[in-house]
Amino acid sequence: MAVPDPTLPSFPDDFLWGAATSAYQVEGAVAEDGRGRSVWDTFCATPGKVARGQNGDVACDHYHRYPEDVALLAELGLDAYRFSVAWPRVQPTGTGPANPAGLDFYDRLVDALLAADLTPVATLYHWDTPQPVEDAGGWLARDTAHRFADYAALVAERLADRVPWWITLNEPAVVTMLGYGVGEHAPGRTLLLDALPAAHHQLLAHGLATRALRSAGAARVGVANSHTPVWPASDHPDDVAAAAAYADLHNWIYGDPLLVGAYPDLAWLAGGLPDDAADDLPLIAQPLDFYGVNYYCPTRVRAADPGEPLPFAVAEIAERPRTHVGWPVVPEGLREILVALRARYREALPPVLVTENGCSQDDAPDERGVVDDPDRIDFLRQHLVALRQAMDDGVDVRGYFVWSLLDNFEWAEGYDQRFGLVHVDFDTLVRTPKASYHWLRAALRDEG
Ligand code: GBH
Repeated sequence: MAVPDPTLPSFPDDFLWGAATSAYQVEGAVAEDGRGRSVWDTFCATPGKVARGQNGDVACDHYHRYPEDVALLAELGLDAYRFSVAWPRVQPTGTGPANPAGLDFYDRLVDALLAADLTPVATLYHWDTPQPVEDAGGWLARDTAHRFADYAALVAERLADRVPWWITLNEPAVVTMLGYGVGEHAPGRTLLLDALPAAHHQLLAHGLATRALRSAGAARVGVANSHTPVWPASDHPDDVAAAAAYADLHNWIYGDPLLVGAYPDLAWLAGGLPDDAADDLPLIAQPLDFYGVNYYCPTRVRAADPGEPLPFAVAEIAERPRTHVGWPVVPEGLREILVALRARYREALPPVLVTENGCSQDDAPDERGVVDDPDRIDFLRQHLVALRQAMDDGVDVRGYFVWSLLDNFEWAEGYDQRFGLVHVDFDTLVRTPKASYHWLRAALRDEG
């Protein structure tokens, strides 16, 4: 059994320790209680899009097994659970009155969390746009932002009395780039840089939803952005310029409007954002109670070769160990991006929550039924050391959420990429806490 880890730094008493999941990745039950279809149902049913043709129809069956999962969270000794609400459960066609049976699920989940002394952190959008909303243009259509605000109001009216932390959007950068830019995620559009209106409309959706959440009495409102340090592949000015363009596209076209009410100067990009985008900036830049940062790894970027579709290309970070999905393990990148955010935004950066960090490994139970995942323990330990260093550097970080509580449906990768602290057998749905779960539990007890 795990023992307290003397190599871990200590954190403030009120630091919020949590684990995260998202609706489509864990819930299953896609046809129950009136849930409508989402872009991910459609994408998964499109041949060639998801590894092995897998989908979230059953996933972890969290929709039915949430009491067991809440017990696992409580036993782990965490303070908080970050989950997402599925828009197509609440509004099966993306508009109109709430589907009460859909909201009931989140009501039960929230009550179970509170009964176990766990703080609910609700994300309103983790990529599962109702299919009819997509058919009307999805994030390319300005109207989607208004549809989203209506949905946000319905959820908040039901849950804001018990959910203290609200996240509007998860990783709009990934939705824009992978969903609308290169088509690796739903809805599978390949618009390259013409995808940028999807960025602006998500930001507008955030602004409108923030207003709706606050009028429904939500206590704390924030957003969860994917952030990555961007490393030029060389000192050559072309590589440096390519890296700056990539950083704009991944980091700053989200962070800047949200936190300082301006878009970065996209001099490298002709056209791009909607013409009247500037008019929306005051709404987008409403003060936030916290800023969520999802960190996995840095990105090395080089100038594109002739004939490549974008002005930059991603180069390998080959000198580092990699996780099962192939991403380099760079713990100090977490410190680097947090310090960069603080340097860029200064007093305009609200308190930060690390809303996702974790790694995929090829975990399986051995003949004794034990899931030994030493690489995940090392990964988490090293990232917590880097996080503590960022705090010592002056970044006001208030919490840390492991991605993920459970092995789950890893989008286009299907079920082969296991990010969980808890192993899930996707045939039997049996949950088995991994060694990393036992390690974290002991560490949290030691912290008190
Ligand atoms: C998050 O996205 C999601 O919020 C979550 O749903 C998901 O399950 C989890 O992370 C794990 O994937 O190929 O080396 O250039 C992660 C966003 C964007 C982070 C792509 C890593 C590529 C690294 N990811 N990025 S690399």
